[in-house]
Amino acid sequence: MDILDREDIIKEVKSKPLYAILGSGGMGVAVAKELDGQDISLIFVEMDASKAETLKEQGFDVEIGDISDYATISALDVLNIDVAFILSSDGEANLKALNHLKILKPDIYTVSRAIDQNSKDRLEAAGVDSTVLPTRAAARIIVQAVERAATLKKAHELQKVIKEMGQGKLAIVVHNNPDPDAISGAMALKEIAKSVGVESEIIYNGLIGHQENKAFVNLLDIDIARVEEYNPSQFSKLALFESAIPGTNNLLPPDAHVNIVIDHHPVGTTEVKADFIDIQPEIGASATIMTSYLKELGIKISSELATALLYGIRVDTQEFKKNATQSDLSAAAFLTPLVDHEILSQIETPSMSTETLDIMGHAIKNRQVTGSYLISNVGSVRDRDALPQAADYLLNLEGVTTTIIFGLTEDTIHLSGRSKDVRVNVGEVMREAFGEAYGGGHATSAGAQIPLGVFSGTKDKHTLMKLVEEAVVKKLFEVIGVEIEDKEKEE
Ligand SMILES: [Mn+2]
Repeated sequence: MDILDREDIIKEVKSKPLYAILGSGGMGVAVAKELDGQDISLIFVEMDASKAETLKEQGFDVEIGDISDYATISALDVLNIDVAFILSSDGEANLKALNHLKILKPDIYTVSRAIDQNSKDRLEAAGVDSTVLPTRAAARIIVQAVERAATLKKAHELQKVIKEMGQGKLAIVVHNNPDPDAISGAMALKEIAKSVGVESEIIYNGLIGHQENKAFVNLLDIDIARVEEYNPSQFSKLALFESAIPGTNNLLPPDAHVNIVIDHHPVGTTEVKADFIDIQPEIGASATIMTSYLKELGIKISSELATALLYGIRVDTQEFKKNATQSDLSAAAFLTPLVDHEILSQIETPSMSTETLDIMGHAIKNRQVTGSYLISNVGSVRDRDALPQAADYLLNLEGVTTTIIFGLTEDTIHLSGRSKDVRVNVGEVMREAFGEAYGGGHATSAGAQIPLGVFSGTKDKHTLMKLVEEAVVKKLFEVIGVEIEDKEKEE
């Protein structure tokens, strides 16, 4: 044995990692319990004979000795120890044990209990890998517990408001052109309503535009109704989700009485009125707020709901690159094991139909670019969802900051606009050009649907398209302050 290199023997016999807990005490036992179930070997070093006996009775390997004695440490198979937890309540003894260990195995991984800041500093100077100040750790856990208790209290309040609104269904109205964050969060609210025996429906106005968002709704089989199917008299309760003011970017009239408002957008100085309000502008996604509610209420989350919520958080935080807080990351970590990853990847890479591809082709071919504004008329379409995709895609063109794509279905002219120019509000352009009844949307993304009946008297569809094009172009340049005359001179 003497002639063999000891390291080689260790490599041969060693099967699982060996952890040592030096100076067991209450904390040592607690750490051992935390490690229970992991595939490791564990050895205790305990000075107190009766404590050692108790540990042995519990089935642990125990060496009896004082951890501040070099003899105790050197009697251990130190070279074989991967991690040493030095946890006695005696700071000096911990420091000595650390020094002994380092002499015997300089690269041993050590975690030590510190008694105070001075003891922490000295342990660190002696090369400890990690220290724990129990009072500080306990304080952190207490603060976390308080935060969780506050979320649970809020979640109970929400349940109470839903339950107390009397008989009937809850209408969950999401903002116009709802995105995955709004839809998934509304689904979570639906589950919370269900947990107190209240039925609900999710209602939206506008478009569910992107191919990804369409895939999201289809693949997860999401039940969401359009405004046309909304009959307010069927509902006795009203929740506004991801939107805070009735009539502002949602289908409600401005005087609607809302019971519940949940949002993560700042509302400025506007007064929000509701029985229950949870607006957290610092959070990256509404789906995060709802995930904490579900988690604290202990409501079972289906894989569809988990997938929807995680997708909502990822889209809103742009894959955690934008506005992602610790809460968003925790919610994502909580949801990940519940997610259907196959569906998630299908949502993220939806297949493009041949018609969409054709429309993209027409949009590219027929584009008219004036300065940084691109307008394209793609003619007849069956799948109007291809229009926002084309509008998005052409926004990538060099020098282009605003795109407007037109298409014609059987009886309606559809427009889709996108802008990354801060001076242009395409939602306003659409509203001003066609009125609230036909046009709407956000500053960066908007659309309009004009029934051909509006242009009655003109039979030829191409003439109609030309008229619409002129109206939009005129309005667009009016809004952005470009003289059309100048533009025409240039052409
Ligand atoms: Mn959002």
